[in-house]
Amino acid sequence: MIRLYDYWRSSAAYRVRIAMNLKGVPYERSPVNIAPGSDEQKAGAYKAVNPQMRVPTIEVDGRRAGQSMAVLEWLEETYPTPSILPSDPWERLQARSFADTIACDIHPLNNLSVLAALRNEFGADEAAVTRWYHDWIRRGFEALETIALAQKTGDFLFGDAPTIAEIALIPQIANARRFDMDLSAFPTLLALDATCLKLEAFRKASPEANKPA
Ligand SMILES: N[C@@H](CCC(=O)N[C@@H](CS)C(=O)NCC(=O)O)C(=O)O
Repeated sequence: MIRLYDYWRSSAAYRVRIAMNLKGVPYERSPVNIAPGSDEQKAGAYKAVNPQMRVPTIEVDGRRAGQSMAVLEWLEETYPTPSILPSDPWERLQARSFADTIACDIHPLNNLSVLAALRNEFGADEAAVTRWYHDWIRRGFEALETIALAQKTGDFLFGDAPTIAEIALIPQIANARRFDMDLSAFPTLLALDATCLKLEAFRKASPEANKPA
């Protein structure tokens, strides 16, 4: 059984939950409360699990690894069916490129510890933090909207099944909504979101479905 150390609101953990659900891989959650004030990710017990003090981490047969995109690749290699990558190598590149725009160029700049540094070390007020947050999503989403419009070949970006592109996109849209961002300039991304959220694998992985009682 795979153990997933996660937090209900973490979009990086949301990616891993979606992929496990799509592939029908059973897992047990060990929630880590990373909310400011709780900061369980920084406590010794979790630091021993993941020295980077971030979620998600997976634990399999006593071995542990973090980094959601690397975990998605491991899941794909270990449980190849159903695949979360297109079959054509060029489309695989495109799907990874789409996902990395989010995982490498948007999400890291809006992480909890970055926002805390803006507030505590650079004197940013909440309006400035929100402006920062929206701005990095807008820059990435403007590019992704153009790419998605040209790329979308069916209900999803690569035909009739979601790939790592949607697995990265839907949690990032959830983050944008959480920070009250106007997403009306990104109709193709919103259409993908609506399509994915019809699937149980996405709905069961969502923050709302994993919120502590
Ligand atoms: N690149 C990492 C990012 C992990 C990450 O930043 N997780 C956030 C939650 S979405 C976190 O644990 N933040 C805790 C902190 O910043 O202290 C991944 O994809 O797994």
